[in-house]
Amino acid sequence: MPGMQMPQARPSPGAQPAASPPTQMNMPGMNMPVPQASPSPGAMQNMPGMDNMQGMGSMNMGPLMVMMANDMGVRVGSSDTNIISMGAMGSGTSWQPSSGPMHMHYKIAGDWLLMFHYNLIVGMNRQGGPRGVTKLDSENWFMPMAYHKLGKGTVQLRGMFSFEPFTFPPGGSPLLFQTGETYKGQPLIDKQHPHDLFMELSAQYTLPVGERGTWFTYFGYPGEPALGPVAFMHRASALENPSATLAHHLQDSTHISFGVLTTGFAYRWFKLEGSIFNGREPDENRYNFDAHKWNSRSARLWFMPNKNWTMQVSYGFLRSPEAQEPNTDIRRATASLQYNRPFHRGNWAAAFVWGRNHLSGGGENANLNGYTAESTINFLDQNYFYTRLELVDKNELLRPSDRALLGITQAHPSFRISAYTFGGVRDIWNTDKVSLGIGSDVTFFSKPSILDRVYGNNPVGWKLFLRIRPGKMDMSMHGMHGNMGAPQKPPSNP
Ligand SMILES: [Cu+2]
Repeated sequence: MPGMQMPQARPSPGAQPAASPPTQMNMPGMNMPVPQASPSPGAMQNMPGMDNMQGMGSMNMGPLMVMMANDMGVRVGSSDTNIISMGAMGSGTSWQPSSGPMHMHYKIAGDWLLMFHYNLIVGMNRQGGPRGVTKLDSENWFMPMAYHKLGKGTVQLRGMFSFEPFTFPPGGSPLLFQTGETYKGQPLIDKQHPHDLFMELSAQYTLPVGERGTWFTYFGYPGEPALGPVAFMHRASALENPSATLAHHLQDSTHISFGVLTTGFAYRWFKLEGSIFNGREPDENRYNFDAHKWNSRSARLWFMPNKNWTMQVSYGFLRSPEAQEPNTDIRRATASLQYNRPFHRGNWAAAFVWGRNHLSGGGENANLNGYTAESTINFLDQNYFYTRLELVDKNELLRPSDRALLGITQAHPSFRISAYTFGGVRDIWNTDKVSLGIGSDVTFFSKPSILDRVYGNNPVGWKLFLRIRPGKMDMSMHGMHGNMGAPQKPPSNP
């Protein structure tokens, strides 16, 4: 966690928690006495990325939530050894480094643990070149979550909503070289489609299995199957970047699937999971619930060796994902690596993602690859620099008239596009509750020269935006490991 200090001396396994527990903990909006009885020193040891926490002292906060030196966890059932790290929760059932920043509100209401995340971006979006336009638009999502003990396990309910169907220009948000999904029956080109009003409505049930294992089942309508990396809008490495990845439809586009059932098993640092789901992309009507057969499937393996790293490999078979080409199936392979390193008054998050679609059917076979490298650095609390570098194969960039113009007879000519984004954000107003930032970025593209006639020689994208989200949780908990009396982090308000 940002601001976190690792203990000077690593306690030996089985060491007792700090002999004199502090009387207060330093959580925003919370000032509560530490329970007199410390939990067993073994608590947290099963938390992925938490192996060094043993004996560092953790704290029960009601029946569900547990706080450790630098993370929060949700207890699985009544277990002391099976804890779900909140920092590690990505989209769907994905994992990201548990040491990453958390921007959310939470509340304990009776036997329920409630959380709320959101991200709202409003800005000017200018895409250059002959195909470019300039628009005002807003990317946004809102995500309430709730946890409750049920039987021997813990149930998680989650909703995710986006108002992009109302806040994007017709068809989508301008983004050069972006493709995927449709508008008025035509494939979208140079536009990022809006996300559905209902992006996720899901329930997950997790049961402890022995001391260190958990078994879980997740149902979403809509929801996210076990395929691909953490969806881009949830990745710590992309939190400041308002744009979608150009490789979205080669990597994480299944994050909104209307009908998903996933089950899996986690043991220490590993998680293996499989899904059956409806692989058809969301239709143009962004406020309804789509219904198609659940005849797609996927499997994913996670590895989280410590609190700073996660990686996954996954494979999925998507039956007829595109309404426009119902006879085409996709076999998607992905691999990703995420890293986060907290440091004094900031953190560095990075990700590398590869995804490949193998298209088959309709008399065509093709392989499309997408590579994405992202990095976001937060320093001196209020400042962020980010970058995203992509290399993506695109085969839907040309309309029939474009192909005629360029003398291309192939129906789906594929072009390798590169995109290089550099941007920055500065928080201009921060409280424990809310953070308002102003940011800007620029994206350069490169492409085969045959596309110069439709895209111009050097098209550039440019954005200027305001970003509102919950304040960053201060997880430093100075009191929890002998740092009582250490100077408090300076307030982050300017
Ligand atoms: Cu999406």
